[in-house]
Amino acid sequence: MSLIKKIEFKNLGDARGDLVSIEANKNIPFSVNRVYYLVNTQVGKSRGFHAHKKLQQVLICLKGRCTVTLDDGKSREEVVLNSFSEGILIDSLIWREMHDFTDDCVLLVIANEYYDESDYIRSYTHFLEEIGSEHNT
Ligand code: T46
Repeated sequence: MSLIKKIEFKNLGDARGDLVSIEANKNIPFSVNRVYYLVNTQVGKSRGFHAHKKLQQVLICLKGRCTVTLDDGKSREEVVLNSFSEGILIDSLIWREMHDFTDDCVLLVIANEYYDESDYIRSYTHFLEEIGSEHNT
């Protein structure tokens, strides 16, 4: 099964412009506790390099482009984000890296939990250990 879980959002736009509506537990599969965004991203500067123990997030590239690498400890896949009407769901215990940002990228992230540094796994070795212990329980 692919690690890339795409969500297509309906474009409600008209001749005046585009409009996309995101509703918790409707077109994204969780309740929303936090929204943040990445702007003024630097060409050649990658981000991420972590997994989350519990957090679920939806990433939508509102403008520009970036590439997201997803890794479940067994396989790695890449997806290019470049559409305001398409998101990806990143579940817990998925290692993510964000690469190849354009300098005009606006990356919106919708999260089901408040910020909690203790939910981060910032070492790939610890991530593999966590995945291993999940599989053995
Ligand atoms: C993720 C990817 C897609 C906060 O204080 N509150 C927040 O809500 C967030 C997201 C970050 N921070 C702090 C933690 C760091 O000191 O802001 C600093 C930069 O965060 P970080 O280096 O984790 O940023 P990215 O771009 O590597 O990762 C972020 C999210 O942290 C992460 O959950 O999945 O975007």
